[in-house]
Amino acid sequence: MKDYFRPLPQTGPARPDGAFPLAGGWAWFDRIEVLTRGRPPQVIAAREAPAEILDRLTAPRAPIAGLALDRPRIMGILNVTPDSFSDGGRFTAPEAARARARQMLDEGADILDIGGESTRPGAKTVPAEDEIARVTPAIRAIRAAGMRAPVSLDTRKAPVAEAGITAGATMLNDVSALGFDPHMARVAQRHALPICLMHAQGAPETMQAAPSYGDVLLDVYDFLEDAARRAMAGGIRRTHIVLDPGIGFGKTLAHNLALLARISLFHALGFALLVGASRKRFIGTISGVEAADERQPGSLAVALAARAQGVQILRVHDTAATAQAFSVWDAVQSGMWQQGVR
Ligand code: HH2
Repeated sequence: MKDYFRPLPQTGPARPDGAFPLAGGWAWFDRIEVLTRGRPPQVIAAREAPAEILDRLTAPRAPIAGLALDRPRIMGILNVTPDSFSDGGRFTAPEAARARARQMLDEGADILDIGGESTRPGAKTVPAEDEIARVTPAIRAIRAAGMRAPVSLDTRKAPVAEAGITAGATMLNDVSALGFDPHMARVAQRHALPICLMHAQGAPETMQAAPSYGDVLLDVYDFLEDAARRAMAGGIRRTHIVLDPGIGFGKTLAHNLALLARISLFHALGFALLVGASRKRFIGTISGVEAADERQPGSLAVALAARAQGVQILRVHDTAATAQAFSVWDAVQSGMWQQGVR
């Protein structure tokens, strides 16, 4: 039976001798929870884990799109769609997209994620030409205004990725983990760009109908392990792969919570991690808040919980609030504050 190794991350300054750094970042661990299907979890001393697992857990992650991952990074969401679940229709004009991009970067976003196809539950697939017509003017406007920050393009389609890269995108974000368009891997490989591979069960149109798993945490782990292996077999470099468990994509509230509670498990895969929970339905369900744009406090709670478990990239709508929460979290964790350092 396969064992899975979840580091128990700590971020406080009282770090014992012999503790291991988590992924070369801000968290450390000296204990590991061993998970096995059908058995109760067991906690062991980290040094007792197999050497290969310890190597994957501790190795510093390579920079992604030029961003060092030794501190948490904020990915600001920019949907240029008419129908995204929380910001649809607000940034479809290139000037509006450019202004929002500028604002998010000023507020502390490290990277932008531009999407031209809503993947909210029930959303219909958008033809590639329409998606290209939405995203490329926005990316061009951002580059023409002199913004040089990394721009990720949230698309499942190779022609959209090609057009977006020509316009100035420097990373890809595929919520189908290369499963929607057979040509997507080739685009990422040929341009040698980083790519986020996300887990989803089913397609957006039907994914929330009746999601089901044997063990959601371990099933998503196995899926991502396989997705990364396939991507590398297709010529994508190991250092270009970012993995994401896909909060809300074919998952019930219980599934989302099972993933978030033990999100540090995914570090054992040996890649940088991304989590996008911002304003999602489960936050509304827990808090009883229907309006997506009133789910900021709950979204901050998830972003802080994920970074406390060492997640490197947080995909959020509320960049100013997230940057403020991160600065204050750092200051109260370390007991120190230095102007200009986040
Ligand atoms: N979530 C959404 C879209 N893209 N990409 C990654 N890697 N991870 C996510 O969790 C993720 C994602 C859905 O959120 P949003 O973009 O706000 O809405 P919509 O799909 O309606 O445009």
